Amino acid sequence: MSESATSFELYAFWRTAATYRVRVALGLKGLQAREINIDLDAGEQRSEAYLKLNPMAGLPTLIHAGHPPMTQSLAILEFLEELQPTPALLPADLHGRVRVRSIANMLAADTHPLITPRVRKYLTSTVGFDDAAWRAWQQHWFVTGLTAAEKRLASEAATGTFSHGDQPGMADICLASVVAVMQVFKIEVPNTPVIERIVQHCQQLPAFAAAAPRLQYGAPTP
Ligand SMILES: N[C@@H](CCC(=O)N[C@@H](CS)C(=O)NCC(=O)O)C(=O)O
Repeated sequence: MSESATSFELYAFWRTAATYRVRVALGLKGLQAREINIDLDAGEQRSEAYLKLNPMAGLPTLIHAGHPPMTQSLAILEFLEELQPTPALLPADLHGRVRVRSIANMLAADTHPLITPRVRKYLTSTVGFDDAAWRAWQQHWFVTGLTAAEKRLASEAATGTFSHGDQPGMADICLASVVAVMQVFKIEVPNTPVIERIVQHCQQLPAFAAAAPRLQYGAPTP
């Protein structure tokens, strides 16, 4: 195994969508990471030690061979793509790449961050949301993001077995990450048949299957 394949440390928690994205990308590229658990339920992301790695108090953080910590899942996916270009997470053509990055951002930048623990903490402790209001908030933003992604995937010619053609890539990783976290939080997935089909294809691939939240360290036993 090459040096690059053995020298990753991933700060992770079992159910996080952003960590899922990095786990899948590492898996697709045949790379492995030693995981360090940061318990979001215990607030460990706000510990002084972790804030030195990731001042946004978010997971994941990835450290490669002693280099400075890397944060932001999409930036990490781009890093892994450059480190090890095959199998590619982005298409070969410029216009294909912007399409995939755009769909990925709809989910990872415009949808998922709205339901993170820090947002929940603020809405419940400062704004006064109760559990029902929080669930309605989660449902609203997930449905908004997935419905918009479905419209694109159903209407754009570049959609194939996966979001872009017939190879899994960055957009699929982001789609599957959002669906995975909705399942964890038991949030009903809206009627989005193209997304459902794509995510089913993803889940048949070992890298996606191995990243399933329920299989990770710290996941509750059923
Ligand atoms: N945009 C960031 C999001 C990071 C993020 O918010 N991660 C969540 C878990 S999926 C987290 O650790 N949240 C901690 C908190 O909100 O307190 C990324 O894609 O890496």
